[in-house]
Amino acid sequence: MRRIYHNGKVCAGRTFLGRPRTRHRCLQIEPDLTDLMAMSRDANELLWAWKGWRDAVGRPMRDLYPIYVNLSNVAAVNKGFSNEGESWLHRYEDPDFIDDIDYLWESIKPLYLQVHAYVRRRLVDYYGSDVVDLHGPIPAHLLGNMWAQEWNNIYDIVEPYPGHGAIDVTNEMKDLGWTAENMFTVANQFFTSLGLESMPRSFWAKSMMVKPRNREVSCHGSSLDFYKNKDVRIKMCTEVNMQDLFTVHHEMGHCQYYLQYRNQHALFRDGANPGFHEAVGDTVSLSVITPSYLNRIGLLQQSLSNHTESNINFLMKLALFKLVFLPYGLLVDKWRWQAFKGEIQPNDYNQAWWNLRKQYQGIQAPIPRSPHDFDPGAKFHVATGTPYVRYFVSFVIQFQFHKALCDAKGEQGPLHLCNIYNSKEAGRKFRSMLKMGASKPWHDAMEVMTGQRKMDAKPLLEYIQPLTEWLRNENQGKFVGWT
Ligand code: X8Z
Ligand code: ZN
Repeated sequence: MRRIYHNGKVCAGRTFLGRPRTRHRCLQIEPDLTDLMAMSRDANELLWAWKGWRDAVGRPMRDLYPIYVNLSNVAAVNKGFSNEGESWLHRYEDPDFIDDIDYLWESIKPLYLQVHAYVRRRLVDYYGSDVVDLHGPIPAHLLGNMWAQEWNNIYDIVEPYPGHGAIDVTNEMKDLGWTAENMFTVANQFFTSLGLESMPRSFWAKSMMVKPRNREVSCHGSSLDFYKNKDVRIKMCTEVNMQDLFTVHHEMGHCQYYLQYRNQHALFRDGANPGFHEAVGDTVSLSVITPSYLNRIGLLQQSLSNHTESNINFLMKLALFKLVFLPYGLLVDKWRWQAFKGEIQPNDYNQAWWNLRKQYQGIQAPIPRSPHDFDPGAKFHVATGTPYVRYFVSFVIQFQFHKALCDAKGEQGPLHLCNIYNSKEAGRKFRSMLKMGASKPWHDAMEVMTGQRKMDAKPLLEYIQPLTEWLRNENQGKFVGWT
C-alpha cells in the first residue's frame, strides 16, 4: 500500500475534457497535485485531479486493506489487545479518551457549522448552484486541498474584507529569494531564541530539505530520531511558500522534542502522547504567523492594523487552516477503529467513509462512489498505517500551549497577536515539559505546561472569538448545517 501511494501518479489521456491533451507529464501528489488542488479554480480540472488520484492509489488498495486489517489485528491480539485500534488508543493511557475527544468536538462544532455555512455560500457565489448546493454538504474537490482537510488555500474566494490585507507572505519569500535552507535556519532561530536546542551539525548535513532530482522519494514531510547522540533529521520536499514555512517548523518541533528528551531512559524517549509530539512545532507556528513576527523576519512591511476588518481576515484564514481541520482529524481514525473492530466490512468500507465525511465535515464526494473505490487509501496515513487522531489532539492542545506560553511571557493582548519569540520565560516552561518525554502520564506533562490536567477547547475558542461573533452576524437568517 505504501508503494502504491508513493508511486501514484495522475496522467492525462490523449484528450482531456474532450479537448486535445495539454498536459504532457504525469502529476505526482507533491508538489504537482497539491499545487493544482490549491490553485486551480476550474471545477472540471479539480474534479479530474480529485478522481485521478483516487483511481490511481485508492482503488488498487481496496483488496489489500482487509488483509492489512486482519494482520494488524493478529499482531495486536498477540500483544494483549482486542484489536489494532485498541493498541493505538493505549498510547493515550486514559479510558475516557474517546469520550473526551467527542466532548471537545461537540464544543467546537457550533463554530465549525458557522464557518461551513459561510464558506458554502461563498462557493455557491463562485461556482454556481449547479456545482454547490446551498443546503447540502460541500463537494470535496472545491476546498483547495486533495482531502478537504484544510481550506486555507481558498481564502481568496471567501475573504471577508477584500483589500484589508490577508497575510500571505509567499510572494515576499519568493521575491526575496528565500531557499529551503533559509526556512530551516529561521525555524532553528525561533527555537534558540526561546533558549531551546539548536539543531546539531549532523542535522544540517544529513537532512533531506529539497526534493532530489536524481531519484524518487517519499515527499510527505517527516522527522526521524536515530536514538544515537544528537542524530535527528528531517525529510521534506520543501517548496518556498508560507505553508511549507509552517511545515518546516512542524517537523523541527519533532526534532526539538527528540533532543529535549534524549537523556531519558530509552522507553521514555517519546512524546507524552502522540498529540504532544505533533503540537510542538505548531505551537511555535502560532507565533510565526503573527504580523509582528513576520515583520521581524522581513516578510511583512505593515503590521496588522487594529482595524476590525484586518483582524477578521486574519482569523478567517486561521480558521480555514486550524478549525476546519478538526472534524477530519477525528473521522480518519473513527473510520479505522470501526474497521479494526469489524464493525464495518470491506464491502461497506467506502460508504462508511463517506458517511463519516458527511456527518463530521459536511462534505460529499463530487461524483458517485462505488464499493470498488477505496477513498480512505488516498490519504498518506491510511496507506502507511500511521494513526491520525494525534492531529486532532494536537490542533486542540497547541492553543492551550500557546496560551500558557503567552501567559509565561506576560503577554496582555489578544491571543492571536501573541508572539513568544525571544521569551526565555516561555522557553523555560516549554523545556520543562519537553524534557519529560514519556516518563510521566501525559496529564502530568499537561499540568507542567498549562497548570491543568485535561485537554481543553477553550483557548482555541478564545483565540477565534472575534470571528465567532462576526460569523453569527453574517449567517443570521441563513441556512446553517446540511440536509
Ligand atoms: O502528516 C503531517 C505532518 C507530518 S507528521 C506533515 N500532518 C498531517 C497531514 O498532513 O495530514 C500535519 C498536519 C496533519
Ligand atoms: Zn508531525
